[in-house]
Amino acid sequence: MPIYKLPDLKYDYGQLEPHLSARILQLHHDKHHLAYVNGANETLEKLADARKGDNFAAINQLEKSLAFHISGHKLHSILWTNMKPGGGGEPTGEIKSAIEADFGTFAAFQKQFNAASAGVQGSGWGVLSWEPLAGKLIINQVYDHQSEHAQGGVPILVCDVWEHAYYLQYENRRAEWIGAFWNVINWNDANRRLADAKVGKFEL
Ligand code: MN3
Repeated sequence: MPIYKLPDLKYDYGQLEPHLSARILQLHHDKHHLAYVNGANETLEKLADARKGDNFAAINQLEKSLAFHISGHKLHSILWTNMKPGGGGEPTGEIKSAIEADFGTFAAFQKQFNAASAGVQGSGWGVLSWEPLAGKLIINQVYDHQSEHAQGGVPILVCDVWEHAYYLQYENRRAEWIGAFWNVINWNDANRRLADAKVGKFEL
């Protein structure tokens, strides 16, 4: 039995339009995300084979693949629930107070998140994370799916800035995609993730 599974979207492909096109969402979920799920499961099998055969010649490649695919699966699963039709607006509840406590104002947070996401060189993510050691929210600029992530941090709100996330609709205008992302954010989901993270619970 595969360990990792592709979660269903909780809305139809076209329901995030005009902010995110149905075609992008369909390809992104059905093809790109599926590839990370399959890659994670296959890499675990290859590692089991390596142990069985006592052959670790490919260990560096396999360990990189494991981190890449598991992280890709988690970040995409979070992204789908971080968005909803008719979302956006300003945060409410616990996430609002936490953002204001740790970034000063929502506007300051939004500027930092936009800058971090837009500034990723190549493929990656802007990620708002719960940093459990400090008990604070921080923003990470994650490269690929796994690099430059502060260990132990729990993603709360994530924006995919790989070209596959926006290019069919926004072409090279990444900042426009990030701007559109604010219109579909599901702040209830961010609140749920923050509450879970504070008690050490992690669910997709
Ligand atoms: Mn992606």
